[in-house]
Amino acid sequence: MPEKNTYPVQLVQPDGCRVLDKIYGPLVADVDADRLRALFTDMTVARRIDTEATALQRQGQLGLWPPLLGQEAAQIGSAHALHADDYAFCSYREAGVAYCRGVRPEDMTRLWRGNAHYCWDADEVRMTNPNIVVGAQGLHATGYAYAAHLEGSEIATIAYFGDGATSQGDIAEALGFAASWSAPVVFFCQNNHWAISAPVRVQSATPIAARALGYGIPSIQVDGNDVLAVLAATRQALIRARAGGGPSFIEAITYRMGPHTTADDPTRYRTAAELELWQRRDPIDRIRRLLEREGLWDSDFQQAVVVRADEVAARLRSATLGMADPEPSRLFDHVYATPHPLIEEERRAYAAHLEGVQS
Ligand SMILES: Cc1ncc(C[n+]2csc(CCOP(=O)(O)OP(=O)(O)O)c2C)c(N)n1
Repeated sequence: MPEKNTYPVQLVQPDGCRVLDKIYGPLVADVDADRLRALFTDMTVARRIDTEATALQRQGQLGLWPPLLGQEAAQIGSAHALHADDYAFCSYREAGVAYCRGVRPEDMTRLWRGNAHYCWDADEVRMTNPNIVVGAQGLHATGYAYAAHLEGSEIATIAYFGDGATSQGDIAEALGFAASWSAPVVFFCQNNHWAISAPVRVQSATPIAARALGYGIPSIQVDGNDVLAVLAATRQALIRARAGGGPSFIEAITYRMGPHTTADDPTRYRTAAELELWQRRDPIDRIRRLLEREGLWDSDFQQAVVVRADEVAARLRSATLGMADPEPSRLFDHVYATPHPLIEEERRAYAAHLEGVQS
């Protein structure tokens, strides 16, 4: 087993060979055959959810979908590190995390179909709904974490965001506040190399992980296509947070293999050679090679994973197609927690408009 103590943290090479890392290896020493297979299964299901939702958008059944293709290890590895009572604050791309948190496939597309302002009940699964405002979830995660800290509850929060979001004021403010007030939050940046068409090299003059160090926040880079390395790094950060050690920052280096959203054409701004390079580092291929090397792969397991992924995709599809159209005035619900005169005025005006259209 090759030994490695340099960054980014890596526990499994692209060929499926394990790497000996005396710091991060012990953090996943309990990962047995069943857990390794569960990681593979969840990554495959996440990809299947993504493929199905992308197809539904292409068929005109969703307004938009932000694909996660290529980011399965970053999402599933980090989600497996969370405890049930931790709270995840996400961007728009974390369908894989949502699946691990227990979001039903039936609930995953509601917002993207324009059927409601939300997809799922956030408090039920302790994960927020898809958030389009880039970086805002960093503040939400920090505020929630700080409140938990004040109440003395031993939970942590995790904020998922992209490399582009690290240039947002919201993330800068969240880092500053979390560091000063020891908020138990893990900043989990999926550096997928692109913020729509802006490459990460123009986003930051330093490695993304170095940005957190300036705030006094412990920060590491991890191979984001290595599910075990991501699991280890996230566990370490969550343990620190829950124990009162304050925030941490993780830069998971990965790649968005698909478009930014279904409205994007990445061939306009990146080369086929770059994509091919990352396709060779496919995170699902890597854990499959590990399973094969360790004698944990057989056709029965493979078949069971396909059946599970197909079942989830079928549930997602039929629920999407079966969603009843909402009553139009619901558009104005939940804008504020309490009634607001301007919203009520807009609600009445819209109702009058619809009446005029219909008569
Ligand atoms: C506050 C704000 N500014 C700009 C946008 C437009 N926008 C949507 S996604 C995006 C890029 C985000 O890139 P990154 O943070 O790297 O995440 P990724 O999409 O790669 O997961 C931008 C600029 C937005 N939604 N919100």
